[in-house]
Amino acid sequence: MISKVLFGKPYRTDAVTAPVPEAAEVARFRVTAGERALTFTCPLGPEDAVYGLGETMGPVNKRGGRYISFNTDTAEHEDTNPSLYASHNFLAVDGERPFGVFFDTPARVIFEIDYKRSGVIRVVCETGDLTLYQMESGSVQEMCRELLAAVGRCYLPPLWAFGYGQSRFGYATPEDFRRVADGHRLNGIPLDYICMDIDYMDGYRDFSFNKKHFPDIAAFVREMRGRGVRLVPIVDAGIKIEPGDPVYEEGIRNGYFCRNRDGGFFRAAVWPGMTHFPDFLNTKARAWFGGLYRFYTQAGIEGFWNDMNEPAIFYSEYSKGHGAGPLKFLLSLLPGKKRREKRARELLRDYKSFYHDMDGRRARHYDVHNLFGAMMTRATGEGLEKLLDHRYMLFSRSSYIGAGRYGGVWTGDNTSKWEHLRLNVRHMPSLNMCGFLFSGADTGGFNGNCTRELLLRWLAFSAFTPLMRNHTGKFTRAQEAYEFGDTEAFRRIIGLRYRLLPYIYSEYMKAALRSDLYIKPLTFVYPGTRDIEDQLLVGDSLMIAPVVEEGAVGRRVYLPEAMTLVRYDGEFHCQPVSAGWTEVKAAVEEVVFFIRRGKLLPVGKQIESTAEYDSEHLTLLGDGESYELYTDDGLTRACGEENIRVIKKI
Ligand code: MIG
Repeated sequence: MISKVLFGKPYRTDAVTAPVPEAAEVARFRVTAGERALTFTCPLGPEDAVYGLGETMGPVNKRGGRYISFNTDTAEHEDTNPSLYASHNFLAVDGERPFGVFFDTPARVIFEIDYKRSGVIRVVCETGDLTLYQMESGSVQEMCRELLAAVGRCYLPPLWAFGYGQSRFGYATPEDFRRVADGHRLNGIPLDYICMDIDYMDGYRDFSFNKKHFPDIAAFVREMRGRGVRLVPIVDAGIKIEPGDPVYEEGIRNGYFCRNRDGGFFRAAVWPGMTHFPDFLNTKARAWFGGLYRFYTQAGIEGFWNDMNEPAIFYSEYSKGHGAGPLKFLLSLLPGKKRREKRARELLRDYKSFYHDMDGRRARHYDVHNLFGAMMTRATGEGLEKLLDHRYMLFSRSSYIGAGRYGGVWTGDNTSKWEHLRLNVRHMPSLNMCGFLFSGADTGGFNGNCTRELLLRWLAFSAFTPLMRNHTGKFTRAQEAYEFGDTEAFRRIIGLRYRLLPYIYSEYMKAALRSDLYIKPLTFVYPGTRDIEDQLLVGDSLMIAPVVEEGAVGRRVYLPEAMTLVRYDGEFHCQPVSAGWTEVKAAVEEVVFFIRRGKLLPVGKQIESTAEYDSEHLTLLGDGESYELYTDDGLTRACGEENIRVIKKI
């Protein structure tokens, strides 16, 4: 059962699309009003666990932590950091009487969950305007499903988006892209797409290509398709201020940009220099921005990643007036708490100084901040729906609950270190709980230099995440799978992803169509496994136990019941294992995972691109009897239960 309670005059977030009845009162929380804020408090039982919050730091069970929903461009993915790029204000409490709650407000929200052993959940919503959704049902998984059903059908990517993608901040010329495509092809390493980072642009302008490098982008897209690779360009939130430029002029003429208090357009420096931010919270501006993607689709491009949409601001006119500028900005990136804190203060001042026109209702950016990236994703998604007659690929850095209907997310600028592989493992179930099924991290890490061992272990985990993209920064060592000497192990592990596609694609589509999770914690299915957060359930048949420690030759795995252990070393080797703790060997060059009792895993032949995907010639592993296989042409929008058929083991 889901119901809602309204406080004040909530801004429209469109997070929930299903009709939800109003409740007479808040069921679990005591509400106290401050001058502006509302505080919600609820006692926790000593044994209660708390799930949700999507993209945040900390463990999967959020108990004990403090988290702040305030979308932030930050490379500091450490437990001391309360805010990452997204705000996912949903909690599911697992206790004697489980319940769920979604604080639907685009303003800043502080979550203290048995913080400093207070024994309570304390949630401070900085403005009193919000809709509280409450769920009461038998289990935390049910609560998540209720949320996802209320949000509306999850984004459905095309099949090729489930392939392997390569990316790097710094690929600039056609030669760079050819080299990457050939590097994979010549080494037999599968690849479906290459991301284009901001260096493809002309002076970092959205909706432009560097003319010297890409005089005929449609021809280049065709050439790359000939090599079996799709191009996926990045689009940033800010539009360069440049009189004469048609995109800029159109935005100005129609008043589609965010405004200052005095009515002029807000100016902020990002990659292209001074920019205006499209008012994504305005329906007309959204439709305009979405339509601009025609620039790419008419060249044959059908996949995108949206960046800098927290929005990130290097400096603004205001902070520039106070001595900030390109040089000061670069200095602020150097280590140093003082500098960082100063920039953070200026950023708040920036966020408080511009306004949105939410279809007639004026909103100060700061009060609706957490919606900005989500509404950019929505603009793009709705635009691509019109521009294409089939499914598109889209993932965004910033997000809010509801954006999962239009695209996926990646988790931003992590670092090539083992702790961030572990963070990726913790993020995935939490993101799924909040409706972001198509998600993944920068495999191998964005900042810093990756080692062969870390990349192989990371790929072995990412092989199970819907978005499987190797991405790194501009000044790091080469991180492509063919850059670590012997390519055999890379070919094998990325190849495994493709052999698992019949399963990954089926499980994703079924979960999306049925408002379910694709990746979930063990405890959602097996009682008594709450403390085991480094093993996950992937779809209905698999349990994974990724190796996330440097130098490990295997790991301890807990089996809540007897399962089939699968060892992949180029071939699938199956063996039964009994319930309980067991020591499992897993060399860096192989992948070990488990098929649940009574379940099946369909696997395909070795292929090098989703173009070769064959859903007919499958092998069924495991001791189950039948499997629900989802099949379609990988592109059609007509996705439904009719595409699911039961296949049986003979
Ligand atoms: O200020 O486009 O998270 O993936 O490579 C950095 C350059 C801007 C941040 C993204 C990252 C991307 C980078 N971007």
